[in-house]
Amino acid sequence: FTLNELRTLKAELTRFMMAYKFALDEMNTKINILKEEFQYIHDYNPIEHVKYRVKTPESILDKVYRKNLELSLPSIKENIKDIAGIRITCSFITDIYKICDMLKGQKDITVIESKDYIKKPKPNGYRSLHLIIEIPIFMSDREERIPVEIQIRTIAMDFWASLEHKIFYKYNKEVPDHLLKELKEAATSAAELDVKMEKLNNEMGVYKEKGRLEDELVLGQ
Ligand code: 0O2
Repeated sequence: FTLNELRTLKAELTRFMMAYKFALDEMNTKINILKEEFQYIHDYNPIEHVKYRVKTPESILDKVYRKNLELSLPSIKENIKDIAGIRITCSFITDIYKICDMLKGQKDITVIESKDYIKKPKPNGYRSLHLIIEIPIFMSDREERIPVEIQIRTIAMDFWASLEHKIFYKYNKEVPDHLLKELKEAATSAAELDVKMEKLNNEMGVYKEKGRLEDELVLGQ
């Protein structure tokens, strides 16, 4: 490469990566609006926490080689849809589907792909709801539609997935059978916990609603 070619390449790459960062900024605003408005209307917040990340250039290159893709920016944009990633953690499974529907309902969001690993967990026990969406980004001289991967999960699903990820890398992807079996059992326990916590929360909701109605009746007398 000549110095000029290198300069051009660096500028192109920086601009390419910036678009993904802007997409996350847009999504951050959307998610904050949903959170605030939902809190105001329903008096609770369905989102526990949100993490945003742009894939590192090393990790993008890894995927290019792993998937045997052409090493060019158009090919990367076409084939790697998780350069911008968001992980939303909720307390309850119903919240996951509420968030998903609220996002899907927005006019400028196009859903490219949706994978429900909650209804159909992966064989290892992994559960999460995955969406690949596209949103428009308006820049100084152009509009671009940028893909964003959104993973929505409960705290229990997230706890399981982060430990599984650590174990997978610790054993360099060759996890001993007994650990795989225990991970699968832990995934089942996490799924049971999700159901139990939601049931408790619903019961508390009924109790709160009953108390509110009783108060109203007393005040009304
Ligand atoms: P990272 O570092 O988290 O980004 P893809 O490889 O994305 O083109 P795939 O496998 O069909 O295609 O995508 P899928 O199933 O939607 O999974 C993508 C992401 O979900 C992964 O990204 C993980 O973050 C997460 N994930 C999927 N399966 C598992 C699992 O079994 N365990 C854990 N802990 N996480 C999982 P990356 O790119 O693998 O990694």
